[in-house]
Amino acid sequence: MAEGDDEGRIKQKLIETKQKWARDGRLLTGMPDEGHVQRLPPGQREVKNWPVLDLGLQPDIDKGDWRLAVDGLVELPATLSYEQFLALPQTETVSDIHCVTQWSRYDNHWKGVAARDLIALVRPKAEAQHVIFHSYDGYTTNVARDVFDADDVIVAYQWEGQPLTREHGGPVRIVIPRFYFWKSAKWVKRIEFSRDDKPGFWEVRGYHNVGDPWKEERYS
Ligand SMILES: Nc1nc2c(c(=O)[nH]1)N[C@H]1C(S)=C(S)[C@@H](COP(=O)(O)O)O[C@H]1N2
Ligand SMILES: [Mo]
Repeated sequence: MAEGDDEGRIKQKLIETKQKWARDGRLLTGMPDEGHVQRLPPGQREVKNWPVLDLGLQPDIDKGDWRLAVDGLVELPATLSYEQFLALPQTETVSDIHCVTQWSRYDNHWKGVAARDLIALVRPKAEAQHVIFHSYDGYTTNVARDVFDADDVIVAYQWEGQPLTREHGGPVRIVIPRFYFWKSAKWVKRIEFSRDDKPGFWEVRGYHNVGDPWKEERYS
């Protein structure tokens, strides 16, 4: 085989690798919008599986007994049965998961009710600048109102076309893709709109109050 052929093949490989990097946005640094170009936040690595993280307790909630309260500082507090929840407008999203324990999982397909549709239903008062999630396992977590009121936030009951499994927070969990995944409450039972911020389970145990993965806000 001629030397030139080998060289040609090596070059082709190099070009392909560089093309892939370009597609992935690799080697882009120092740009103000880096977070939107680069897909993997700092200090994260991609996984193909979906790890399970919880407090060692996975509540088993029958859909018939399940209720979701959306209340606090709102004009029209609601307590929804599963049937009523499914009767709300349905939304599908695709988003990445970024866990503070350094794994990220791309392209998760969710189905559920958009946070914005729940907000429209209960009409939070202007003073309600915080949202506190309460779960069936006793877990709580907090976000600013505008974090919940984003177009990619979904209250999900399906993942990849299947009912959300119990281990991943079924029947219904929150998904807030732009923040570390501990902000996405599994087994959600109450969404509370509040004037005051109320740091949740991990937030009072040293995790960052905001938790933006692009700013690597892991710990406080
Ligand atoms: N109710 C509840 N929600 C929770 C948790 C929990 O322990 N209880 N753990 C949080 C953490 S730390 C992470 S990383 C994700 C994990 O979700 P997963 O098990 O579906 O990957 O759920 C978050 N939501
Ligand atoms: Mo986590």
